[in-house]
Amino acid sequence: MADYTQMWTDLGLNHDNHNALLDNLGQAYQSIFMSQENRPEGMSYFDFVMSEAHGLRIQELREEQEAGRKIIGSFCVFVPEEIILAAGCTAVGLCAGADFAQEEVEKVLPRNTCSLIKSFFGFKLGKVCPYMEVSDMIVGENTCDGKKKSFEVFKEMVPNFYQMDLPQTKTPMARHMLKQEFKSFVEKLEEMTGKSISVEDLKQGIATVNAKRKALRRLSMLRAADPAPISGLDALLINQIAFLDNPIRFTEKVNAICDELELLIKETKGAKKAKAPRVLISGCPMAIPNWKLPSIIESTGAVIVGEESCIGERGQRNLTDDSADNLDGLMNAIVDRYLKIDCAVFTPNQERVNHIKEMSQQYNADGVIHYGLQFCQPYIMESFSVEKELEKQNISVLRLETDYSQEDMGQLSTRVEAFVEII
Ligand code: BJ8
Repeated sequence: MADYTQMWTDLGLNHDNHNALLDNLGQAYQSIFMSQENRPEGMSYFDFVMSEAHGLRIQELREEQEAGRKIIGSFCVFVPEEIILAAGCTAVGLCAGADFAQEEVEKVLPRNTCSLIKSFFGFKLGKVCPYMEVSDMIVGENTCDGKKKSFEVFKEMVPNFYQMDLPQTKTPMARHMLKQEFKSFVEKLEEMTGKSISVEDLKQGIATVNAKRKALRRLSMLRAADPAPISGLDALLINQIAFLDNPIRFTEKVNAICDELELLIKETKGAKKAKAPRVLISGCPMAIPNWKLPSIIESTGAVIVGEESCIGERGQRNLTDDSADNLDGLMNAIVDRYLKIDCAVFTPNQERVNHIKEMSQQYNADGVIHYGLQFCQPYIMESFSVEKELEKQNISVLRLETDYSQEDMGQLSTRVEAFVEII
């Protein structure tokens, strides 16, 4: 990696903390990803992006800033990337998947807060996340209570914090509210950039994001093959990188690896053995570098064939209709698209269970592992009804609760191994 020390200093990162994080990340990446066999050649691009995630990519974002673009950081797939791109801005995901500065975090948040929330606080307090520091505006959303209330504290730490309210039902009133929120977001971006969003801008934003989602969908569908042409770890990594990389370049690279996977499928070559036990993961999002559970699952010889998750199919599967020829029509299409996201903060949320069943069939899963982060009420509460409904269809389910620590590795491995044996 080139020397980015000056850039990190300019961003206000804490060098000791940041070096410690990069060292840990590098080691984890080597042992989890680079030790895999039969990786598609196209993964070399994603390995490169990861190796430069705090270097070259941040440099690119700063160059975009110098050219006048604003960088918008967010924590949720409800923040519409179409609108951000239409405003001439760049979207980056800030969800964090590792514990950091926990002692500091627990001075401002209760201990029994989910790891994902504690993680982005830790990244901020430890000054280790260049994406957070490079962002011109950070958008927090009112989804679960944990995020909603923690943002009251978080916004004191970040300048240019913007709070987006979101509905928790899908009634006509909720739809109206979401549309008003998205309109306010448009106004905020227009105020920041000093430029109005035109119909053409919005159509272009939708086209770019739809192309990215189509490519990710194509990747998902290829995982239905047996043997699976790509490991679940690598597919998850690609989905994680979707939140960081330039969307146009990323789409090209995902389509390129899909071309390669199609050839591998024709030759019945797989990343894992044919007839390996096939697992679908469902539940909380797994942000970089949260690879703990997938690496445990795949180390048993099983293969993960899909993620019913926001960093996975829940976040990417629906496209935005771009047929309207006026701003209001396009905004309606965006609202309709986002209201299809079946996050557990919604009630009722039957769509999610239906989607899990559909994915199990589509990807020929032998069982579902429901992944809940400790203290995440929406997903853990929903895991009971998910289990009940899937078992009615004779789909085996293992409900797991974990966090970002390594302490429960042994216990998790034992439970996953036992589950993989019976499916
Ligand atoms: S649309 S899943 S990205 S809110 S794990 S912080 S829910 S206590 S992340 Fe999410 Fe948007 Fe929904 Fe998706 Fe709260 Fe649970 Fe923590 Fe969570």
